[in-house]
Amino acid sequence: MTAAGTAAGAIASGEPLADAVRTLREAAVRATFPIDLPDAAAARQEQTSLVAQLDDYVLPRLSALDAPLLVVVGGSTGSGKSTLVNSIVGETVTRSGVLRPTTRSPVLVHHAGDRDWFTSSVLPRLGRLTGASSTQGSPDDDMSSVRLVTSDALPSGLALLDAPDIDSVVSANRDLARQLLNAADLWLFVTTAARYADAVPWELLRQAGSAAPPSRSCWTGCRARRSARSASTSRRC
Ligand SMILES: Nc1nc2c(ncn2[C@@H]2O[C@H](COP(=O)(O)OP(=O)(O)OP(=O)(O)O)[C@@H](O)[C@H]2O)c(=O)[nH]1
Ligand SMILES: [Mg+2]
Repeated sequence: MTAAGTAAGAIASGEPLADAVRTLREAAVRATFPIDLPDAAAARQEQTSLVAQLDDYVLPRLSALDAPLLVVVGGSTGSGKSTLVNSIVGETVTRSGVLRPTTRSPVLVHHAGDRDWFTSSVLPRLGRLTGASSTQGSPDDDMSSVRLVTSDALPSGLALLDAPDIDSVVSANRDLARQLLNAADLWLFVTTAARYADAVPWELLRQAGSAAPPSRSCWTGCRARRSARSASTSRRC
């Protein structure tokens, strides 16, 4: 793509780089695939994914390199993502439950001092809700918004996001989860002993390994029964 050449040639300092990335983004948005060739659908998907990643991760990072880091908790439905987030924070900030899937709307927990950043600068296509999910037992269905919750349990500069699952029957959940994972500085990937070998999580981890920026890491944790020894692995993406 010609814009890529322009971008590569313009890397000199913070501002020219951001301008070059914006130029690249505009070129990606303008690209059309009018002929229905066998790989046109894949190209359109790639286009959507590229634009989303530039909007959700690259451009916000370029505008503020010392911005708060975002840890996205992702993985299979029922693996314990929401339970883990509540445990880390020490209070119920996101609903966990027996319905599969339970989490439909992402919940982002951050220190009060980082409110401005998370209110306006990341995930620009998602709206904002505030306060912990309070209704127990029913799924939260607003997938067009991210719920912001402040917590003193997290230090300033580090936020946790409880994402929808990557593998339930709800395809919108899977798409949103991928978008959120692409906006992360760190993936906290949760699985269970029963789902550890499932194809979908591994495919996502392989994609992360080949496509993630070198600064992004992925940590995989496996929820185990209380009586069993817990297992975890970490992997650099
Ligand atoms: N019996 C029982 N099990 C629960 C309850 N809440 C959560 N669980 C179980 O705890 C495990 C973890 O649940 P969650 O933390 O909601 O899992 P999750 O990964 O956030 O799931 P999704 O939001 O669907 O992606 C699952 O096996 C749930 O079925 C509860 O009130 N009663
Ligand atoms: Mg959940």
